[in-house]
Amino acid sequence: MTAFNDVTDLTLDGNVAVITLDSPPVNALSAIVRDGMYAAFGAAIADTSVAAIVLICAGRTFIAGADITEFGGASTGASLFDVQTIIEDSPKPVIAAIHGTALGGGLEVALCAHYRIAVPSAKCGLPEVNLGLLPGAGGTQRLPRITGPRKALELMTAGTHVAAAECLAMGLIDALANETALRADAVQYARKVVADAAPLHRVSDRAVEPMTSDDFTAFRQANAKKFRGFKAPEAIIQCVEAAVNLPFDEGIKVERTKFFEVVTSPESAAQRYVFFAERQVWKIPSVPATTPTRPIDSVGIIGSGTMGGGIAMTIANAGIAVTLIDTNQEALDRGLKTIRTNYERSMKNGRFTAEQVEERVGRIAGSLSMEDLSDVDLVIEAVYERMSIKKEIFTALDTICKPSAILATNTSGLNIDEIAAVTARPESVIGLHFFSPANVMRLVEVVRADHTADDVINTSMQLTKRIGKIAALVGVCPGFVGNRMLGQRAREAQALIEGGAMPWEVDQALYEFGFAMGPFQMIDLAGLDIGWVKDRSNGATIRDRLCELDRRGQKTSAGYYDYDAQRNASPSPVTEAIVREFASRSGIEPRSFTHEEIIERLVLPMINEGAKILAEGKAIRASDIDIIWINGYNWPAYRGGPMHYADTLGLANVLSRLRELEAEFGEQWKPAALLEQLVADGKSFADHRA
Ligand code: 3H9
Repeated sequence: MTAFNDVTDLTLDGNVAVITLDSPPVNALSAIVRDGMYAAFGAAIADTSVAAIVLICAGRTFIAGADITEFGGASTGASLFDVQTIIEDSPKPVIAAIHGTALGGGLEVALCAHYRIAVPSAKCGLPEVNLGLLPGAGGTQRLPRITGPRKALELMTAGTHVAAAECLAMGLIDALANETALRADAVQYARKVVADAAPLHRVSDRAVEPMTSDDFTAFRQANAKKFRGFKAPEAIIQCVEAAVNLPFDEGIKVERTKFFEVVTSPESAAQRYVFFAERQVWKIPSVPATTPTRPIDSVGIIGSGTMGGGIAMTIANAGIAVTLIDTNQEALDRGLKTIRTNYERSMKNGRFTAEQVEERVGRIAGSLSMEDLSDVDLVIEAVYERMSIKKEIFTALDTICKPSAILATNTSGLNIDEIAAVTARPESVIGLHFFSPANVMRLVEVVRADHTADDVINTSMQLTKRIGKIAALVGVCPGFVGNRMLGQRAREAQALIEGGAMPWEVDQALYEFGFAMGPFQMIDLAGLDIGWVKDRSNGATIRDRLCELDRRGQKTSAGYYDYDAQRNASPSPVTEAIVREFASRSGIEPRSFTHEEIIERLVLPMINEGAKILAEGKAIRASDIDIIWINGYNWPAYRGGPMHYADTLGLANVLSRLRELEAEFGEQWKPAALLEQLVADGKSFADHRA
């Protein structure tokens, strides 16, 4: 065996050289890996006893891509292009042997090999788009030469991980290996290539199927909504256009230019930040991963409404048995029927087969008796937000459930300590705050109460991962993290319209910022009358006035907006007149508001509240807050979340604007002490550690 450095070695298996990379955790293409590969391929090519070369990885995966941590730094060592060239130009056949995932730069290296073999469990993909990047090591030019440009566009703009069998069908790999014998099968494959004197296939030499400019336009149009605001998808499309229209070497030049554009963009910086934030969020300094967990094989859910039903589906999807409780048969039947309808809709969309639907529905048993929860491992209470009812339920659960059961509430903001206090086991009580619709939204705020035990926290975090969601651990405070910050935004949105801004101006500004909808569109959807009491309404707010006119949102075809029969919204002259009246009463001259002004008024108070949340220890780190906003409230990933956004604005700028707004509008704008401190120390939210 020859070791070229700490992560690369070469062994001879007869006349086949096997180059092994071993750079945990995911064999990313860091400088040392590139250097090792370059040296090892050079040696194998020079060694006259070698007839073929196998590239394989140790550990859990084949190369999972470029080393993301190296972007933005000075480049050292052999370049990725040097490595790819030495492989593709090798006079001896090179076989890439793939297990785990061959992703991004990893697949792009494999595409320079002359043959690819993979175990059945392997997956291949060019997921750079998720990092705001494009496949920048020839992927945009080579993939269309294998799959055709249309399929390549789909795969690269979605960042799909493709299973080995499908890779084989589309020609991305040449053979499947035995799951447990990749090395031996790859060596045998190499020997056969030599014995057959099989050609040295170079993907770059292949022709690309044609695709017309009309087809490209149609692809752009079909995906316009999905791509909105992101830079990378359009850059990928332009690279594929180059692949179709230009020779390979020219296409590569286009790819390099476009890669440089995206890798230096703030959008990609934000998306790479999110990649690491998504991995950080699971790490709880006071609850290490080694903390024990309680087994969860059965879950009881109380409340079969929208929330309870959505949670039941999510849990059943993960193969866990659910007992769904409601107080009357009619409500329960309705809840179970909605679950079935939702599953059948997914079946029509091709997400599940009929068999999978039956399997899932079969895992959810309805019951009218909480006594049926005596043996479940976890109960999630999802009834409406009234403390007295929650206390009643938890008092009952405390006597019904087995001692090891975890008792969770899905409250979106009530005091969980108060709920836990009615039980004799507050250490087993926790908040699992799902977001609506729970079977779709990825976020769960895991809410740690004063006495919640570490094993209960760890079990809840692991369960969240198991059901395919992302969890952020937060502390008890009104609204927890997400809704507490949303409250600040909602307050300022109201203040803006009371100051003469039109609701549609506010919504449009947020839409252009990257949200799917603005606060007034949201209220129209949910209903203006949530929390509005007719008898007590005295026209004190714009909302009161609209409700008094029976403008209660989409359901009455009128709210802040007017709606036609198809529920298309248009600005309402009635709302406009009320907004103007409120403004003139306060002596405010009519004027239009810039989008920048609106965004500042809505986002700065969220950032300020986020700083208070951090200082109070209600979130572990700023990036956890960003995860909450991206996954629970559709904050655009390419802006990295409110706290990252604040860092990009510069905290000193945020602070000085808050001070100015405080002088203009008063106390509610007072900058958080943590913000003052970070600015004084020259630090950012990303630097902050509790
Ligand atoms: C690219 O290739 C650009 C090229 O086209 C052009 C270049 C010129 N770099 O996810 P996990 C870390 S862009 C550095 O928890 P899993 C990760 O942070 C890249 N670090 O494991 C974590 O660290 P920690 C295109 C990386 O088993 C640890 O590895 N490739 C990288 O659930 C374990 O990760 C991609 O976008 C990396 N590339 O999933 C693939 N990848 O333990 C990105 C991971 O300290 N990676 N780490 O928290 C993934 O999708 C998943 O990590 C993978 C494993 C599926 C591989």
